[in-house]
Amino acid sequence: MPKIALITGATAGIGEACARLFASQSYDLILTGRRKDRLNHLSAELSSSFNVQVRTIELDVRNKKDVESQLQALPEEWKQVDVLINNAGLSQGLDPIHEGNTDDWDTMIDTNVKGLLYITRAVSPWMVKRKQGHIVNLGSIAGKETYANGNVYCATKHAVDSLNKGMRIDLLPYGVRVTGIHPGAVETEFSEVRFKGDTERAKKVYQGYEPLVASDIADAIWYAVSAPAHVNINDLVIMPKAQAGAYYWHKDA
Ligand code: NDP
Ligand code: 8X3
Repeated sequence: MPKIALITGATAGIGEACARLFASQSYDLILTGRRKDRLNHLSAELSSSFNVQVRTIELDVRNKKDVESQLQALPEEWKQVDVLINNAGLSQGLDPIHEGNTDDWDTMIDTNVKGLLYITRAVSPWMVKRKQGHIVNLGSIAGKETYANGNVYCATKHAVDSLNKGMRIDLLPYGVRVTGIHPGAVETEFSEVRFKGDTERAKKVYQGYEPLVASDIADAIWYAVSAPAHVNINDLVIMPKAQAGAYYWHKDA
């Protein structure tokens, strides 16, 4: 029986790179995201290139009822999820706390924290029942350090870091592995989303050094998932060589 990975936010960046890597390793996939056209395109490409089965679910992780109903509606055989990658997430804005946009705060908290929880609440009982599975949570260097104007985004990723630990404790009796992945700067659509389509500002985030790319993070996730069954990789912090922390960079002059 092929293994199954459920990946949230598979329409771009790290989630899409994970979908490609797991398909190449013969996993069947459940891919979710809001952009249906991208899901359809990726699904067609991966199923034909790697001869795997791919199901897509057009899903906004903020919508609790939709998350519950769409995941519960999966056929039983697709509920045998071996790997859940809680990847869907975003940042909105980079403003000091006294000037922050409260709608942006809602979006980040609802997506990065509550969305991750809704998905986990739906999928983890399937793993508990089977006494096996692996949950991978996308945190960030922003969940290990707090940087200027990152306030609410950093808080959501600190919450993910804490939930990662909490999940590991609660799922311990059931043999479910839990891994936190904490990247530094990865060049994806992330900054374009953070700066709401301001591509010039987004591009500047990755200038003067070599940033990580999405496949670097997919490789790290695969390292954790493919570790021997008795091994749990708790936490990986992965940075570009030119970035030593949220504040320390070595950029070209
Ligand atoms: P991208 O913007 O390239 O991809 C984000 C993905 O999340 C998209 O597939 C998007 O799909 C999905 N998504 C966003 N909001 C929702 C939602 N409400 N419901 C469902 N899906 C959603 O960013 P990355 O690949 O870089 O980011 C992936 C994760 O990695 C995030 O959690 C991010 O915080 C984290 N991270 C990123 C870093 C970076 O530097 N890029 C560094 C550290 C962590 P769609 O829009 O189709 O719904
Ligand atoms: C994304 C990396 O440093 O922009 O989580 O917060 S950072």
